[in-house]
Amino acid sequence: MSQALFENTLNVMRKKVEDKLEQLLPNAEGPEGRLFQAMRYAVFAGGKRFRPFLACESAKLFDVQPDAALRVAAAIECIHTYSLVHDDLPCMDDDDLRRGLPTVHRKFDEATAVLAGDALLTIAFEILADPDTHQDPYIRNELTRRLALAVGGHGMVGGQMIDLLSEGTDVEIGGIIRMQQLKTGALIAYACEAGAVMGHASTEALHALHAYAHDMGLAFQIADDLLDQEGDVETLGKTPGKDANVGKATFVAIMGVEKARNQARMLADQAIQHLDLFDEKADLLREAARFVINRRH
Ligand code: GRG
Repeated sequence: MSQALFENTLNVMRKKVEDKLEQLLPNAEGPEGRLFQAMRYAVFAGGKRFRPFLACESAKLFDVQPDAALRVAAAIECIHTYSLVHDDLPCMDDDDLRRGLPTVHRKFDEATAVLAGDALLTIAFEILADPDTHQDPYIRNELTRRLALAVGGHGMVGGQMIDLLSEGTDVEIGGIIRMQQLKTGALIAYACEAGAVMGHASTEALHALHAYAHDMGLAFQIADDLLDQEGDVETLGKTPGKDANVGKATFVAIMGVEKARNQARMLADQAIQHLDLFDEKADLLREAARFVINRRH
């Protein structure tokens, strides 16, 4: 499959996820309307919806009902968007541009951006706990528990803490890998595993998807570091070069561009091999691993 064809497929899924988000996010009405307006601004500013794509494609492997998978996909995108909104705040990365638009604290104000992030985080759990997501309370609990683990102190938020502390310090490659696995990898892994949880997958299948997500998540982050170094503001929709400017520990800073590119390729190939136990139903996940290292934004 060509890159262009894959991007078309990603766009079709993007539209379905956005329709679901449209249904699930509160309308910008009432006394707290400004909060909902900011949440919607952040969510509908754009974005590849790559994590929702992974969730829906993984769910297809186990014949999960598409609407249920879309609800989980929407919850994941709410979490991802919250992380971007908070990451852009002046107390963190202090960014003015995200997804090609002014960041939420620039468009609204800082307090509204904090609250919009908080409410996006919370609504994700509301969606997962809703019986419409799965009729089996055990599965709903497992989806919720695993998401909490993936994005809390031992996952994404912990990774962000380590990242902030690492600015201007010398970090070894092992430290960067661990930090990225928590900060970026844990939510990507959740996206790949949630469908397996919903579809009562075997332990073997769950492990295969975990291994796929592990390697693909690292490849995704290395590609992100390369784009941060080489991309331009128009294509990226955010300010490039910020990581290097604040002395952040990145794969590119440690390995150099060429080695980082080769490492990303090797990880993408390895990710694809982990899918060997699945038939052609996993072809789009295989393409996704190629997409992460070839993407332009
Ligand atoms: C909890 C504040 C807080 C932060 C958590 C995930 C994260 C840490 C911060 C987000 C900032 C960032 C640059 C993270 C690296 C992961 C990454 C590459 C994010 C961008 O994801 P894409 O490329 O973005 O999927 P779109 O806009 O396409 O959704």
